[in-house]
Amino acid sequence: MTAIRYELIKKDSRTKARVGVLHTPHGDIETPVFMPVGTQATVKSMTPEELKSIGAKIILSNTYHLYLRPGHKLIEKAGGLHKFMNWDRSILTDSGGFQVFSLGSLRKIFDEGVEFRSHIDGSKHFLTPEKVIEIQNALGADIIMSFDECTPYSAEYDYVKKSMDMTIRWAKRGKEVHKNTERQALFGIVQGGIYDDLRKECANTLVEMDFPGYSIGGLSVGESKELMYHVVDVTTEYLPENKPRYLMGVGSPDALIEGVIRGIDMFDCVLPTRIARNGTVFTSKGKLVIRNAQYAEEFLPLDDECNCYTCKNYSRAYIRHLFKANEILAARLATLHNLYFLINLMENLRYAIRQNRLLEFISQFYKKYEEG
Ligand code: PRF
Ligand code: ZN
Repeated sequence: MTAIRYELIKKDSRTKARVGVLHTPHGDIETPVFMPVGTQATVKSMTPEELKSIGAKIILSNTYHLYLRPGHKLIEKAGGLHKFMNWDRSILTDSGGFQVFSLGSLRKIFDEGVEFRSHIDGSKHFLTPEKVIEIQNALGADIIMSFDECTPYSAEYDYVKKSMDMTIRWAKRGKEVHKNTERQALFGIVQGGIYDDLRKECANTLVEMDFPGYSIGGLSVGESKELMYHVVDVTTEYLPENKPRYLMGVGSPDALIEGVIRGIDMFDCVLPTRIARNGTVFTSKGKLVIRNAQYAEEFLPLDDECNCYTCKNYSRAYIRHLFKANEILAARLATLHNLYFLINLMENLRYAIRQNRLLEFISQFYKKYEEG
């Protein structure tokens, strides 16, 4: 048996969208779902209780960061990541395939693995597809990722082809050493850049290897939105209907919507939490920079259509004051609101799919979101 089971509940009749339930060892998750990012075993500024209060069912954490600090052995000693961070719902860990490759000059790629220097203290490390599984086994997340190379947008066809072949070999090597399949589901990651034939080849090869779920990597790396949506469209064509599909590192409201109608079930992104800390919030009428002077005397909520704790209790004027005064509560209130906004959007999309009115919901959403 596998750790997770994807139950397809309903397919939309006019798009590739679908509603499902992901059954995991730490509970059931309705999909499509947005996963808040907790890179260092914390969703920045939020307690697990707060995350639960806004309906988060699964969060993401990072192998690369936790391996370097505090170390996966320490987390294993603590009883695993769930216990260490006091989060008893589901966790997904990314393999580090993206973080390591983002290091630029600090890393060197071999077929065996990747040599890199820590961004924290400059110490030298070597990660292999096997080691990355060993680390993720120690962390104990419900869903774990194969080691992959996220190719840059600028990469030429020949480079992307070679890199994709290596990502496939790495997926195979990781799968061979992953023994804890009853408690942890290992996903394969589809790479192949912006090349349709490579995406097709990578998806087909990984599907043949029979993973319990598939991620789409290598996107949101500087390409246009249209190109990203095209690659998602092409890739989902080759993924099986009975397994979850995860679009990595994508989380703006419009990209969530466009991913959902192309058959994506899972998303993650630092965007909502990161922009919240800089004072930018999503609202039903578009993004708003709360630091701006125009909000100084607005005694209204961030979004008058939002039911989150922040919007129920605090005004734009107050939150702007907190940001101007560099108060910690500013980041907390804005983060809570932005995460609620995306989690609520996903809930609305699932409801619309069930009600056969997805496209109507989406055009209503865009009309308000884009016209302010
Ligand atoms: N690979 C992995 N993690 C990722 C990505 C990827 O390609 C992306 C794509 N931008 C985000 N996170 N392992
Ligand atoms: Zn709100």
